Amino acid sequence: MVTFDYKFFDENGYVLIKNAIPSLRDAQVEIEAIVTKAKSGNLMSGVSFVQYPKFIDGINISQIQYPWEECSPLPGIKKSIESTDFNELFKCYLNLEYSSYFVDYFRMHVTSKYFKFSQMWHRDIADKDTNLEILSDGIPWSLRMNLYFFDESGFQIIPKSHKSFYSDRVKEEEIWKEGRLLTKTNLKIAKTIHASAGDILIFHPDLLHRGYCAHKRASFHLSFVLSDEINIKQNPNLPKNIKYKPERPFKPVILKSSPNNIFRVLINLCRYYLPIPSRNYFRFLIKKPRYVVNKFIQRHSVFNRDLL
Ligand SMILES: O=C(O)CCC(=O)C(=O)O
Ligand SMILES: [Fe+2]
Repeated sequence: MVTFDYKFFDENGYVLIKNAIPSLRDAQVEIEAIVTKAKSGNLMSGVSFVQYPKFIDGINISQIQYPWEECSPLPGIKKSIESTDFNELFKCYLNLEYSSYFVDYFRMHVTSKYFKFSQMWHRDIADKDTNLEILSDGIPWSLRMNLYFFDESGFQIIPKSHKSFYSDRVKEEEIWKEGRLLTKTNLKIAKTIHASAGDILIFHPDLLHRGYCAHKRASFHLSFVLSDEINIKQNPNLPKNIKYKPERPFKPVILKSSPNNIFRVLINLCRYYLPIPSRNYFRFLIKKPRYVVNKFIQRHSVFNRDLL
């Protein structure tokens, strides 16, 4: 592998590595099968963030939290991931060498063909008062990674927003509430990740990001904990090159995040199809930070378009 300009990650907080995953075909078939199973209600770890009537497209699955626990064996996905040398990626693209690491989230992010997805801006850290995990010259103790088995433009980031000098964090205050940027609107400084099948995105956990997707998608999302003390009994169904210790082990119970309240479902459907402005629209009419694009509708909506 050629040595990449690893400074890009350090400066920008992310790197999109092209064609990093080989032999996608079998993996794609397995991923389609996992999503179909979740949409028909046959996976306990299929989470729906917003519920719509099921007759349209099955359950509106947003995440599948334990695909390995519920769907193994997945030989196609396993083989593809095993052909990826993570140590080499970390070395070439991040200039980082870890003596060991494990993965504590190994889930899937899913969007329906019929119901678009628009998340709030956030950092994967606890809240706005949390100290920056690393400064530009430190070594991250945690990394996020998306593995793309299909073409996808479902993810946005704010380059450089992991940096301490980006203490625009203070300026963000106007739209940051309870540790989250309480807005789903576009930001002028946002960058949409246009990934092709086989690409890998690595990003810093302190980078501002959100899922924003107006098309069908299903990608893997991993959280790497970079730590020495690891004693993990590996499940042989999992890729050999990834030690997996879920933050919360899978329990075969139906998750509470998928209530099935018919009134809520109807309200969601109306909100999805009606061109009624979101609350944030009015809020930003009064006071708009310069980096916000004040869109009329800032929520999951049929009017959302994929962004450039
Ligand atoms: O849906 C996505 O791709 C992003 C989800 C995300 O950022 C998260 O779960 O923390
Ligand atoms: Fe996130």
